[in-house]
Amino acid sequence: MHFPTRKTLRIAALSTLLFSAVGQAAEPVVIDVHRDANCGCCKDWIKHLESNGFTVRDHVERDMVAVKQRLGVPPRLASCHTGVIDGRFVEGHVPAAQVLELRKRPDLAGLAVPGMPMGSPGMEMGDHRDAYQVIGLRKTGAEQVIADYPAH
Ligand SMILES: [Cu+2]
Repeated sequence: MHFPTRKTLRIAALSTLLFSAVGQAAEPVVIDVHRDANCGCCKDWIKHLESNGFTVRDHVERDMVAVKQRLGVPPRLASCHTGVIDGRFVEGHVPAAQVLELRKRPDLAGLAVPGMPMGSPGMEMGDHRDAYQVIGLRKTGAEQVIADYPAH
C-alpha cells in the first residue's frame, strides 16, 4: 500500500497541467494542404500539424506552381507544399506555433518559410538545424519577420 508522497502529488499536479495544455492544442483547427504526390517532406509537415492538434485536409495536386499563383504566394517566398487556412496561405515548413499565430493576425495575407531549410518541421535531420525565418506577408505587400530560428 502506497501513500501519496509529496513527490507523487507534485507529479499529479504537473500532469493535470500538461493535460490542460494538450486539451487546448487539441481544439481542432482545419487546414487545407496542397502538395505534389511525390513530396515526402510535405507529408512529414502534415504529421507535424496533426500532432499539434490540426485537422489536415490533404490535396494532391498536379501543378503546384498554378496553386501557388492562385493563392497569391510570391515566387520569392515559395517552398514545396502550400497550406490554406481561413483563405490565407501557409507556404512551406512553417512551425505549428506560427500557423496558430496567423489566426490572430488579420493584417497578414499569409506566412512562409521559403525554400526547404534543414531542421524545420518536416525537414528534420537529426539535431542539425539551418537558421531560418518565418516571413509574414502583409496584405499591403510588405514583409515582416514573424519568427527567427537560429542554427544549431
Ligand atoms: Cu518540403
